[in-house]
Amino acid sequence: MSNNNRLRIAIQKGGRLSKDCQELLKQLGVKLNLREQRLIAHSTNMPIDVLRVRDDDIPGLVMDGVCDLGIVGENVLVEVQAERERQGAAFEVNKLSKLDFGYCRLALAWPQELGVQKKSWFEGKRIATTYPEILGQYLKREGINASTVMLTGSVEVAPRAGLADAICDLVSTGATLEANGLMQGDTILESNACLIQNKDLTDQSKLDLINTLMPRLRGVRQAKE
Ligand code: PRT
Ligand code: ZN
Repeated sequence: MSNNNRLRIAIQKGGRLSKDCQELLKQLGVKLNLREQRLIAHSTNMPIDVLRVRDDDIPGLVMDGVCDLGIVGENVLVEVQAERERQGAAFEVNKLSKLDFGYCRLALAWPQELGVQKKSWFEGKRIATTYPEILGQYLKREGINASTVMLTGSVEVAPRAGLADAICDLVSTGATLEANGLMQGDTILESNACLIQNKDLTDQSKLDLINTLMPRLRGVRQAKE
């Protein structure tokens, strides 16, 4: 790990949020030397190191103080928070800002040929998802007894493959559901990328740097409105 006095920001290495994260850092004036295979990119003009990791690891890195800041989808943040809270691990973060990218919703879906269904249809059914904690909380809230099947990918093929009756997955355009003959039901969570901070950060030089970046972030967001 590099010098401890440098602000450490975790972003997604490769995936849907990567480009927007890099663009945002650029708009904030953070110059980076991004070489494709490197885990850490050092800023050339500010005391900042950017760690490029899988999005699933970002909340934990910030919660455990390995990184000071992180950019992650609220879907991943909420899921990891629920999992860690249940396990008795640190799960709180300071949410500094919602960001204007990564929008999607976590929604229920089932085979189109079954037509419109009420919530009670889910009773006793099996639902495939990558978000068992968020789904479990929803089912509890709604008083539905259904089981969850954890899948980290290809969730949308689970009903056709006979692995589940329904799914709970991220949707943005709806094209994936449509292509797999699935009908969209209730939205369980709406999500955007967000900027999070370790809640125990006390290093004054890092806090000062964050305080210079935040008005710039507000400026970038206002310019987009
Ligand atoms: O490798 P790593 O673990 O870092 O990446 P990943 O594969 O887990 O995540 P990635 O890159 O797919 O997504 C990163 C984040 O982008 C998610 O956690 C969300 O916060 C956000 N995001 C926004 C989305 C989508 N939109 C999205 N559409 N994440 C996934 N999808 C998938 C969805 O799972 C489904 O397969 O896209 C498909 C649906 O898209 P539509 O447009 O067909 O509806
Ligand atoms: Zn992931």
